[in-house]
Amino acid sequence: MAEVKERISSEDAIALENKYGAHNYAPIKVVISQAKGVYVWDPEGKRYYDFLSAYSAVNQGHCHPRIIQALKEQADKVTLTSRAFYNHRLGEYEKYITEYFGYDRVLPMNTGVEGGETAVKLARRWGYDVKRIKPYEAKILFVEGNFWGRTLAAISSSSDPSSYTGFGPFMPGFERIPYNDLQALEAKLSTDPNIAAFMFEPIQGEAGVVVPDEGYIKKVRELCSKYNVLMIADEVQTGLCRTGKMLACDWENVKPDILILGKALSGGVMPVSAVLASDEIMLTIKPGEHGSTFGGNPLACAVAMEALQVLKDERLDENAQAMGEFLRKGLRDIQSPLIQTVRGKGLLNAIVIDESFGITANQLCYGFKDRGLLAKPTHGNIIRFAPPLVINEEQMEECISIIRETIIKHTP
Ligand code: IF1
Repeated sequence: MAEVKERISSEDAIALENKYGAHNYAPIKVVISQAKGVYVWDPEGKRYYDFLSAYSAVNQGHCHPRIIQALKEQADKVTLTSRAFYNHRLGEYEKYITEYFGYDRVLPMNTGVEGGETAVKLARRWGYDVKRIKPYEAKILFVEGNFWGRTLAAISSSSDPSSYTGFGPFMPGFERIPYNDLQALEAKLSTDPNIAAFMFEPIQGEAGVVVPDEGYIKKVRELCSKYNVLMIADEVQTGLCRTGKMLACDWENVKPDILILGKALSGGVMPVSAVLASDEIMLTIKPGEHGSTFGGNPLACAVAMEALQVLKDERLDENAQAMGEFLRKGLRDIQSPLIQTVRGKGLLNAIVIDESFGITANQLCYGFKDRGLLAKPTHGNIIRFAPPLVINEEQMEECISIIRETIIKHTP
């Protein structure tokens, strides 16, 4: 794709955000004004590999032609009807996505965190109506290091002080146990009959790409079934081929009771999330008891169907798995004490930087940027590597070279 120079400079764009925007982010100092596939461009025409993929929302690659085409075609017809009326795409989409993932029903929302909120409401309602928990005594069990968004409910379950500090009072009825700890899970589930659901990420994203022990997900499934507790999998970040399978739960052939999807469900084109569940769970919520102005809008339905079909047609699960292995091998071959750990699954990866040599993860990210690759540190010394899943071997080879050169150059 030809580089397109924009009228606004990077410097001016950054200055405007600094002056007029809330300061709730501290971005890497790069402005993106165009994108295609695995690449993004700044207004001056410099090209970069995108190693964040908008936090795993552009798994299908930026501006995928088929998804953009679906967007344009639907945008010319009707974009929003509200759920006060039926629309001609929603039923078609509901059939498509439930068959795709093997669930009875779907509840469409917009952002990932709305999906999480919906799952928690469903679990509480199921807890009262089906499990017969006494009114308003239902609990939802979470894990340390969880991340499912920024709403008051989401931060009420958080163990990260930068998420919740100064935003209380918090939502009652939430409890936490350590992640990847089956004993702690069984200890809770076996002693507390008021637990309606256990909600977790099959690989923790925000926590720094924390991969649980093999067998964890399967055992979570067994324990939830044994104690009549709903298993809620937040696959907003891990789902849709990111980890090398359609869902991260597929690695252990596990079907959660409630599945939450978001991000790449639209290929990064617009906010689209979904909550999938059985009749028994989903039908506990009756007309008027939950919803959203935009949830299930025909534009989102058209985009999501195309985004899901692209994942299958382009076998992005297989490519993510192969390219992930290639990337981790390349990273492990880098001879530098700065790299403490390389971990991940598929194309959801992270390296942990040993900052005791005086080089920070942030400095390395600016080094990557100078050489044409964008990544962002999290929790100080962890750098996530999560390119779009359409990346090919030649491109990945170039990315590994960029990372290797930068790290070697900074190694004392
Ligand atoms: C931010 C990380 C990614 C998520 C899981 C639900 C949501 C998310 C597993 C909510 C959102 C984001 C949001 C973004 C940072 C981010 C993130 F750094 F925290 F870990 F993806 F890498 N469940 N993840 O990861 O989805 O409501 O945002 O659509 O700055 O908050 P949302």
